This record gives sequence, C-alpha cells and structure tokens, in this order.
Amino acid sequence: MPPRPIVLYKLCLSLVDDDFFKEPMKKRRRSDRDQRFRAFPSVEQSTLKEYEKLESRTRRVLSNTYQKLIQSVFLDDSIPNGVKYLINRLLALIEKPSLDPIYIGFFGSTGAGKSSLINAIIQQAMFLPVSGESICTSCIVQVSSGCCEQYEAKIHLLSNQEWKQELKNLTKLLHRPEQLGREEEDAWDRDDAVEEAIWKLQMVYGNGVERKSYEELLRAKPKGKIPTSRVITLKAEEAGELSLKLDPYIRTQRRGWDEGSAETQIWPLIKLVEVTLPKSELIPEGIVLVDIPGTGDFNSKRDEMWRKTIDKCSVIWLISDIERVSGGRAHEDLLNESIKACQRGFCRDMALVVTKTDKLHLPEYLRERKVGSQAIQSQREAVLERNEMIKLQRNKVLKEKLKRKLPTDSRVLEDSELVYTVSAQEYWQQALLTEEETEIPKLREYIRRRLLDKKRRMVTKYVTEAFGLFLLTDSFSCTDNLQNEHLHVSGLRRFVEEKIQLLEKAIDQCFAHIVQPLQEGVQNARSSYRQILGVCLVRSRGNQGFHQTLKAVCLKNGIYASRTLGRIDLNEAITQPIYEQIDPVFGGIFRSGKPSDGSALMPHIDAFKRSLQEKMTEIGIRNGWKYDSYKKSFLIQEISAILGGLEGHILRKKRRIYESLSTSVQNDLKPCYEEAAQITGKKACERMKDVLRRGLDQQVDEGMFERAQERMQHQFHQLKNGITEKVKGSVTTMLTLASSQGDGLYKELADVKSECKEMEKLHRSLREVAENALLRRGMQDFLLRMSPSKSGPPKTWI
Ligand SMILES: Nc1nc2c(ncn2[C@@H]2O[C@H](COP(=O)(O)OP(=O)(O)OP(=O)(O)O)[C@@H](O)[C@H]2O)c(=O)[nH]1
Ligand SMILES: [Mg+2]
Repeated sequence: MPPRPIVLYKLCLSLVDDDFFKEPMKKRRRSDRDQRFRAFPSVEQSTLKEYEKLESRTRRVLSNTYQKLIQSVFLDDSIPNGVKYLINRLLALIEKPSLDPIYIGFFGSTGAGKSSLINAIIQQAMFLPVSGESICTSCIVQVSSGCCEQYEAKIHLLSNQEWKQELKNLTKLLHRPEQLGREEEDAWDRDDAVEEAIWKLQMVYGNGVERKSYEELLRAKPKGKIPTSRVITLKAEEAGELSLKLDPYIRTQRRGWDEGSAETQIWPLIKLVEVTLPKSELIPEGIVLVDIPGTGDFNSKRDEMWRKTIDKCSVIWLISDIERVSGGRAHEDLLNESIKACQRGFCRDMALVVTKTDKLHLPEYLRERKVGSQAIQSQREAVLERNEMIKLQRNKVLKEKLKRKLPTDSRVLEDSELVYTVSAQEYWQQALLTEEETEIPKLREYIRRRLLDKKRRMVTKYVTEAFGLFLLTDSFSCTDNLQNEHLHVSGLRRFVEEKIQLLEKAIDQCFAHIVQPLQEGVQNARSSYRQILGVCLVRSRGNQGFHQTLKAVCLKNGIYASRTLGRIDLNEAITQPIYEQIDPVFGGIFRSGKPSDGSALMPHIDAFKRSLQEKMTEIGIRNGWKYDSYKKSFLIQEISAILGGLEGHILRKKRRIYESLSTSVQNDLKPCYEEAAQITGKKACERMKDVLRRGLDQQVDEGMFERAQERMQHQFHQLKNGITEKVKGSVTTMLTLASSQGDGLYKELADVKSECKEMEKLHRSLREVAENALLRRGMQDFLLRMSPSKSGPPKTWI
C-alpha cells in the first residue's frame, strides 16, 4: 500500500528538519568520514570517500525531490498514478540502508585459534578469551567497529519461552529410569549428555537440580539476575576493561568448578554476544567478524542461530590448526558444512586459514622433508617453506573439492588464493617471522578489498537507480503522441504475456535438471540408509555412555549438537547420498553470472529482461519517441531495477529449497523419534536403537525418500510461481506507467528540474570515480614495483 499523504508529509517535515543540510554539521560529517576510513591505505581511502560522497549527494537530491513532490501533491484530491509510483520509489530508495554489513565467519573446531586470530586482526592481544586447555569460546561472538568512542558489548539471552523449552528438554534427559541394572546404572552415569545437562542446570539453579522436576525448576528462582529485556549491556573506556567484564560471559565454564561469579550463573542462557569496538584503525565499519564454534548447540534456539549465522556470512574462513589440517574427520565435517553454506546461504567466498604456522619441530620437519633442494638453515626458513608447501597442496585439494560440489563458475573458484598460512602468536612476538609473514596484514587486506568491492557495487547500483527515477520525471513531461502510445501499449501487453509464458517454460526446463540426480540420489539413499544409521548409532565409544546422548538426539528430532560431543544430525546423514548427487546441479541452478547451457536460472530472467527492453526500444522508435527518449530509458532502467529485486528473493528461497530434503525426512521420522525418546528402563539404549531402525525401515518402505524428492520438487515449483507472479506484477506496473504519460504532471515536475540536472551530473561522475579508482590502483602498483623493499603498501594507515 502506498504511504498515506499525511504520513508522507510528516516524513517530509522530518527530512526538512534533518541537520544533514546544515553547514556546520556538514563539516563534522566530513571529518567523520575521514575517520571511518582510517583502516584503508590512502589510495583506497580516496576511492571510498568519492563513492561515499556520491552516495550522500544522491541521497540529498532524492530527499529534496521527495519533499518537493509531496508538498506539491499534498492538497490534491487525487494523486496521478505516475507520481504515486515515483513517490513510493523515491521513499524506498531514501530508506534503503547504506550498506548491509559484511559478515566474515571464523569457523573452526575448538582450539583451532579462531579467537586468537580475531584478537590479532583487531590488534588487541588477549581481548577475546583464549585457552589452550579446554573449549574456550562458549557462544557466537560478533566483533565489529562502530562510530562511538567507547567499547561496548551486548549479551543477548534466551527469551523466557526459549529457556522454558530448554528446561523441559534438559529435565527429560535427567529423568532417571526407575529400575536399572548395575551395569546400566554405570553406563547411564557416564553419559556426557547427562553431565552437561546437570551442569547447565546447576549453574542456573544451584545444587540438587538432578532431583527436581521440570515444574519444580520452573518455580525455582535462578541464582543470577536475569534482566527482563534479556540483554545485558557492558561499556568500557578501554579494551582491557571491557575484556575483563566480558570474559565470564564468553568463556566456557568448566564443570566441577566452584559456583563462580554472578555472570557465570546466567551463562547457559546466553545466545549471542555482540562486541562493538570504537572507530577501528584496522577493521572498517561495515565489517563484522564472527567467531563461530565448530558445532552447534543442544539448545534448539542456539543451534538454529548457529546455522543462520553461518548462512548469513558472505565470507567463511575455515580456521584450521596446522597440525590438523591434513585429514581429520572434524576438518572434513567443517569443510562440508561451509560448502553447504555456499549452497544454501549467502556465502560467496571461502578461504582456508591455516593457523599456528609457527609450531614446527625442526629436526622432525627436516627428517620428514621430501621436497626442496636447498638446505634449510633455520626454523624460520622451515616455517616459510612449509607454508608454501601447504598452500600449494591445500589449494589444490580444496579447489578440487569445491569443483566437485559447486558449479564451475562459482566466484570462490576464481580466487587464486584460497589458502592463508597465519600465526597469531608470531604476530605479537615476531621472533621468527616478520609481521607480513604472519599474514595477518594479508587477511586485513582481504577484508578491506571485500568492503571496497561491495561499496563500489552498491553505490553504482544506487546512483543508477536514482538516475532512472529522474528519467521518469522527464518522461512525464515530454509530448509524444498519446493516441499512438495506447495502441502500442496493448501490443506490448500481448508481447509480455507471450514472453512470460516462455520464461515459465524455460524455468521449468532449468529446474528439470534436478530430477535425475534427485532420483539417483534417492536410489543411493535407499540402499545405504541402514549402513549410515548403523554408523551413527555405534559411535566410537560403542554403547557405553551413549544412552542419554541418543535420547537427546531423539528429543531433538534427530539433531543433537554439543560443544563437547560434536554434532549428530541423523536427518542430514540419512539424506547425504541425495545431497551428494544433487549438489553440483543445485549450485548450478542458483549460480550467478554467465549464461550457459540453460541449467542456470538467472540467465533466463536476464534474457526475459533483455527481450522486454529491446521491445521497449523498438516501440519507442516506431512510436516516434526520440531515439534516446527519457521515457524509454526510464522504462528500461526500471525493468532492471524491478527484476533485479528478484535475485534477492531467489537467494532467500534457496535455503528453504535446499533444506527441504532433510526437513522432509525429519518430519516423517518425528513419530519414531518421539517413540524412542520415551523409552526408559532395562536395555533402553538397545530398545531405542531398535525403534529407530524399525521406524526408519517402515518409513523408507512407505516412500520417505520419494516424498523428500517430491517436496523438493514442489519447492522448486513454488519458486517458479513466485517468480512469474512477481514478474507479472511488476510488468503490469510498468505498462500502467508507459501509458500514464501526459497526466498533467508537468505542474509538479517542473519544480524538480534542478534536482534532475544534479542527478544527471552525479550519474555521469560514476564513471569518473571508477576511472579514478583504476588509475590510483595502477599508480600504486607501479610505485610498489619500483620500490626496492617491495614490502607491501605504504603503512601510513597503521
Ligand atoms: N603456537 C601458537 N599457538 C596459538 C596460535 N594461535 C592460537 N594459539 C593457541 O591455541 C590455543 C587455542 O586458541 P583459541 O584462540 O582459544 O582457539 P579457538 O578456536 O578460539 O577455540 P574455542 O574457543 O575453544 O573454539 C590457545 O592456547 C592459543 O594460545 C598461534 O598462532 N601459534
Ligand atoms: Mg575461541
């Protein structure tokens, strides 16, 4: 619904009030801008500033135009369609956030060195807690830099409802069966899942929780103070001060230790910690570094958040200890999870960051060393040689793996450098390596490059779209032949209908690519599910201590994740053979960019867009619009803007579609999980496994995998409908606009002539800014090549 005039008027007044346009403020903003880009070398700073200036000027022109338009139609009885459209589009553009943050996920097993690496990157030794002895970071921690002077942290807690649910599940795990044999009693006691549950409850409610029921605990008063807002805010002037305050909330508390402080008493309720640093020299605003533990969590809400956090990252750095990077189940699992994030989420970029490269035992290395003709003289040479070797090897292995899983033209495959070898310890000590050689500066450069890239793309799109809107204002005031136009618009309508039908067919054909791999996957899944279940149920330690963990798995509908025990996801494991088959094709359907053999979705939409734009041009010419008439250009621009929005829609749906297989299986197995979760008493573990095996057999016989296939195909079908509906809707708007010329709008629009001119100028300077950026980059590269040390960019910014 378009905003009501009165609302618009208020908004317009608030815009007039905005200090933005006042002179002294302008100065302050300018210096703010300079501050914000301190993280960048001067060449990049200039480019960013130019883009930022372009954006803020465009925003100002848009606001001015918006105000003028609103004031001119405010008292009118009816607002012409074209102006309504314009007002809404202007408002949408004005409200568009400047830049969505770029989330960079530090994803890796415990002890891999994630927190240490973040500390090094933000140049704050020991800021986030690190530990060499046990699991350290207990929850997802986001670190970003803001514009204020203080250090700030927000600790987000589970809501009341979410905690109740957690409590229910934890107490179910504790529910001790009445008659146990001695042997089972022992096994029961040793189960880690139970210990973890008791420990969490003890922390919140104190001793004796084992004997309390869910209802009793609901009535019990937590030891710590839980704020009703469910957010705790900490502030400090110094990094060290905040770090101390924050430590007990983030650091995993050890079992069996004393009660601890008041902060630790709410620790099981913590969902997410957000840390904001003051303006940072090293991490530009708009970047969020996310410390993500390698497994999810027993708590469903936290587990869901874990997944969502991985999925919202546009960059994932897989963090791996140098000693574990080759082979190792955990590393493979994490790599697979990251690749999945590329399939279902927003992740476009991935890199392997090998940590602790300083750890090298020279005699051992020399003995093992097979390559290299030169003699190694020192520890340092050995470290550097090993880094090179690891890069070569892992780059190759990773690329091959990604190629198998992702479509061949994925952006991540274009990156020549997929592997970084870093040492956070040496960054501080520099006993062996120079700062450059620790590769921490390289990671910072990677971060800056991503931000600069995003800013460039965003501002270019923004200015182009804004310019498009001004073309509309001009198109209303031109004097083409109205009669003729109506004729052509109805012709255009027929043309569009035909094209939409063609688009539908093309999408059907594109989605049809998934059917065969799906079918093959289903066959594979049918023949291997028993074996997979067997492996999941045995676990390395056999039955001992597995009873309650299995119960936890069932209570959580097949997914159990614990920081100490790792992650078990039965639904995903069982559907894995299908995913193996569909992965490359699935990725192919959603790849962005180059047109290909018809298996990708976006090129079809692009083709539709082009045919529509060509038709517009053709009609424009026949219709006597001036060849470069504003109206035609506007319509062409708007088609791009509207259809461009489809990409976001498709990206958001992608996740649902991808997950539909495991979700479908989870749904079908729900009764069987529930039945198994109820089992207590003698030989409970065996009986649970039996129920799972039988339940699964029965479901597979009744077509569980085929149903999963159908559901995925259904999701694809819905996506197609969504796309065509959206396309139809937008094209209808376009056609209305195409025929709304001459609505007597000249009166309102005459007013915004100067804004039009200014916008035209801004649009022209887009190219100039891009050229300047290129030129500066070229000059910088030249100077670097000429400089004798070749030791990276000038460090004026540190
Ligand atoms: N030698 C060496 N040790 C390192 C380096 N980076 C981290 N460590 C050590 O590795 C241990 C684990 O580091 P953390 O940063 O706590 O690891 P993490 O990945 O955050 O672990 P969790 O929080 O448990 O998930 C600590 O003892 C660190 O001092 C490094 O570059 N070199
Ligand atoms: Mg950590």
